[in-house]
Amino acid sequence: MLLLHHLENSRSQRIAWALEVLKLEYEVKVYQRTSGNTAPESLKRVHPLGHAPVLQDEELTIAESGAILEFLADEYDTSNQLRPVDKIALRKYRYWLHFAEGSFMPLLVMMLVFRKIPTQPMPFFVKPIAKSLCNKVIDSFIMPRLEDVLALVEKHLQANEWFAGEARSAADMQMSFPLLAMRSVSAMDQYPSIERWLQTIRKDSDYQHAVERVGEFKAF
Ligand SMILES: N[C@@H](CCC(=O)N[C@@H](CS)C(=O)NCC(=O)O)C(=O)O
Repeated sequence: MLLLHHLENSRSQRIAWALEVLKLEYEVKVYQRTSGNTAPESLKRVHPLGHAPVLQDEELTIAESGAILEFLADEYDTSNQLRPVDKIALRKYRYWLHFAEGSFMPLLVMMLVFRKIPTQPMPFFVKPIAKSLCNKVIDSFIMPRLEDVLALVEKHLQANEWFAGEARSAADMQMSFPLLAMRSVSAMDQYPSIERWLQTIRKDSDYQHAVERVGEFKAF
């Protein structure tokens, strides 16, 4: 039996979506976040980094959402629903599968950290300085890069219904988390194709079943 180690409100929903697409039976072990919003220590007993998602398949323990999706494609995707075979679609799939964690998520995590710093306990006279410095980093470094990322995604989704082209693939699963996270912190009116794609995935019955199992991503 497959076991998905799921941290509440996290990237693990990508894997639940893929497991639903493949109609596999799986169990979910849910971990609550700590008061500091981190994963609990108990997740380190599953994988040394203590991050989610982690998938266990009998004696195998697999971490990294992209690697887990590729593992599912290798082992269980008999009808190529996660990974396309067409050469052009495969190229697009690979690019977006890596883009999500390689180019998009680091900026989002950076934004989360710099937004959080001024809310931490500190002497009252330091707070305005911390706030001003953090806003400067967000406005001058993080946001312009995130805008480039969103413009690139928007352009791609203008020309492609799904990330790999004509059909849903694990690239959509991988990109769903940063786009839902982005949507939770900022209006996306200027990105109508991203909005269209977000509406499409919410109507996807496998996505809906995954949400029933692990909950929908709420907000950063
Ligand atoms: N690149 C990894 C990132 C894993 C990761 O950072 N997961 C977050 C959940 S969204 C986590 O476990 N955070 C808790 C923590 O850092 O303590 C992946 O795609 O699986």
